[in-house]
Amino acid sequence: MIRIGIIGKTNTGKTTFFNAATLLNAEIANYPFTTKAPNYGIGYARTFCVCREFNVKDNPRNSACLEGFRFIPVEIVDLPGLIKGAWAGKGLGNQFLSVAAQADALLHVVDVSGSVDAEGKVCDPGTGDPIRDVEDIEEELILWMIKILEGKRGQILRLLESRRSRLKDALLTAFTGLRINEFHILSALKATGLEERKFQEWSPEDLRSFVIALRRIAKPTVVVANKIDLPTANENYERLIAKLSPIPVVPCSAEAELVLRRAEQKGFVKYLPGEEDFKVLDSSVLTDKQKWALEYVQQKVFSRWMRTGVQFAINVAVFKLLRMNAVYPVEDEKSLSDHDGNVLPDVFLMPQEATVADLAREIHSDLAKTLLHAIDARTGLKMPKEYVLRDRDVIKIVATSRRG
Ligand SMILES: Nc1nc2c(ncn2[C@@H]2O[C@H](COP(=O)(O)OP(=O)(O)OP(=O)(O)O)[C@@H](O)[C@H]2O)c(=O)[nH]1
Ligand SMILES: [Mg+2]
Repeated sequence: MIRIGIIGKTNTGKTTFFNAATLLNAEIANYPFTTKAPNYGIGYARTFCVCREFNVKDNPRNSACLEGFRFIPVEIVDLPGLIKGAWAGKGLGNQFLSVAAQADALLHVVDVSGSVDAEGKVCDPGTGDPIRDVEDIEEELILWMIKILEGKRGQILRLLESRRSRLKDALLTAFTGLRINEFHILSALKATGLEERKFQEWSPEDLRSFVIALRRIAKPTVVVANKIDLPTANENYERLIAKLSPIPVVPCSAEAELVLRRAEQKGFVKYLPGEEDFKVLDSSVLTDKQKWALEYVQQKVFSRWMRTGVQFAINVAVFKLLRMNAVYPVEDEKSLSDHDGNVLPDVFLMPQEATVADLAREIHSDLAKTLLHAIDARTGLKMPKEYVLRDRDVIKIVATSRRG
């Protein structure tokens, strides 16, 4: 499953975002370092389901379909706030950074209202500097990755000298366990022009620029400009976009999303995560405080920004940065069902270049071994194992024997 890590300074709203996205109840508070160990939960990427196009009523098993939108599970990890010096181990920093680095993509939550000071304490709104906060955390990640690479220098050199490994493979060994693959390493080497340079001759600047490229490529990041509902947020938001471009910056009010999802659970409002509006169902059952909260969300978030940004940030990470395609395997291409008659039961997020064989492997290793070909449910055409999957493909996998 795709894993998304939430990083950022303390008190920026990481756990609020996490709770809203996963609707769990991890501890939220306005004092620094509330979260002391990582929280793991399941959130969802949202996409148009194929059910409407095929005009069928589906029975999803590994996902959910709500009003024609498929919600596909992704793992979300909420981390304790990072501090300066984390890369050197300060505040359990190493441990948290390594958990962050096990993600496929990162959401970097920043307090765009500037109501948190450099130490993470609540301060007068507008006095904190979100740009500096983003840069500080970035630098921690980079220094930590440089430290890892430096630590493996001897090992890499031995591998290269023995001619047992090529540069990309030797570099790969430095980052095992961090979801960094050959493609990431190659792309970073290419981006920095270091592919032809001997590792022995890399200067500290070369090493740093390689790590910066690798961090960008292997851990694509959405900056979540949180607390957008506060009055001091707007100006900082504009500055952030200008400064961080082309990194996507998503305006967000995690608090607003949490209010809405909780209200939805209680049946007070009709709201589908990611929608651009919500509806109060019966205001007569609401307390004054609840009414005020929903009114606040409407005024400060939806009227201005159209959405809370929580679902949008996850979607940008999954579909824009990781460029995932949603693919629906079925066992019968006519009824679009599995052997129990569940229509469009499953959907898998598959990377851009993934083939039918990759999908088979994702479903079951046995299926990959006995795979013959696939059938495209839309056209009825036979597809070879090497067929590169596309977004919204509905695919029957044909194998010699059925898995039991
Ligand atoms: N106005 C506003 N406040 C928010 C928003 N999101 C979070 N907060 C508040 O910010 C404070 C910190 O929220 P947390 O979610 O605990 O922050 P965190 O980043 O997890 O903090 P640590 O775990 O201590 O690193 C709380 O008082 C939240 O209610 C938001 O969108 N708008
Ligand atoms: Mg927290």
